[in-house]
Amino acid sequence: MTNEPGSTPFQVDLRRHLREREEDRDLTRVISELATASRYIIHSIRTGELGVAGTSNLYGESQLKLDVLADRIIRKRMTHTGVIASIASEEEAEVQVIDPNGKYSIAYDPLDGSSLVDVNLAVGTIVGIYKGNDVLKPGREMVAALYILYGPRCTLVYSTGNGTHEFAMNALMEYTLVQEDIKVAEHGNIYAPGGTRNKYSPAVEAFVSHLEDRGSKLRYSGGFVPDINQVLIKGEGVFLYPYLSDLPKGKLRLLYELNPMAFLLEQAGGAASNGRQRILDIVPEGIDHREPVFIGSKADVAKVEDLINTLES
Ligand code: AFP
Repeated sequence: MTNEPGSTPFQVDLRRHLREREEDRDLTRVISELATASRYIIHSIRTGELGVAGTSNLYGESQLKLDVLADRIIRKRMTHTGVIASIASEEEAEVQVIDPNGKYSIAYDPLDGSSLVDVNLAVGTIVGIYKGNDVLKPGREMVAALYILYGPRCTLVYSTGNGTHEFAMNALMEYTLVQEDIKVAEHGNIYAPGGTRNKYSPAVEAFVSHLEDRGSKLRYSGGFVPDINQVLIKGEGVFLYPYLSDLPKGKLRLLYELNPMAFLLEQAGGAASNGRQRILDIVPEGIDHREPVFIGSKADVAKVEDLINTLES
């Protein structure tokens, strides 16, 4: 069941898509409330003030007002569901308990790449959803993941473990199905290299040279959500934010960024690794756990794992 972009034989909206797949009603409620939150967030992005909120998050990064606002919007909508046990936000120093008997918990980055808003580049919300009240467990135990991309179009991509599906926000601010069961090819012709190349290890440098020699094109915006979205929707390629000489664990956070994207890409037939281990198998050491990441086309990820294993074991 696919709507070609622009065609309107019938508009399958997000709630109907979840219902027709007989997803748990409470999980449907959480995903639907996140979709509702995105309406307020996209409105704030397009009309809100920019500038520093005067507070800072766990990592010492000054929080833009939009970061704080997006966090507050999501927190309010999640509390409104009545089924959330706890929420872990990248913008907060610790996990917040909402209802110890809640059915689901979420780990999220309310506005990843927020520093890109003032140069008018795309940003996004990333969410991982867990059963029960504990988010400090391997990502393979998530029951769902989604991201919302605030770009020229506002799109939402989700998976509950039965494929990865894309929706676009229409003029009524409802999400309608664009494509379902997205697939990523074994190899890709685009790559998104994060960090600074002069700090890459020999194996990572060899991997990027391999991609360039193969004719792969560099596609990097500095926003994790749009850069991953490009690999997913183009159905090919690899994103890497590797370990660097001065960042041995890389930059991206396991709970808020890597686990949800790894879940979505694996559901699309891709792979996600820290170079030695499947991202979704990593046991979090804490809510601010960071990991290097290589994510996208399965054979490309296997290639860099092989280079690391050969050159750096
Ligand atoms: P911010 O959320 O601090 O803007 O960082 C965005 C991000 O975590 C992720 O979205 C990008 O993939 C990555 O940083 C880009 O990092 P570099 O600017 O070091 O390439």
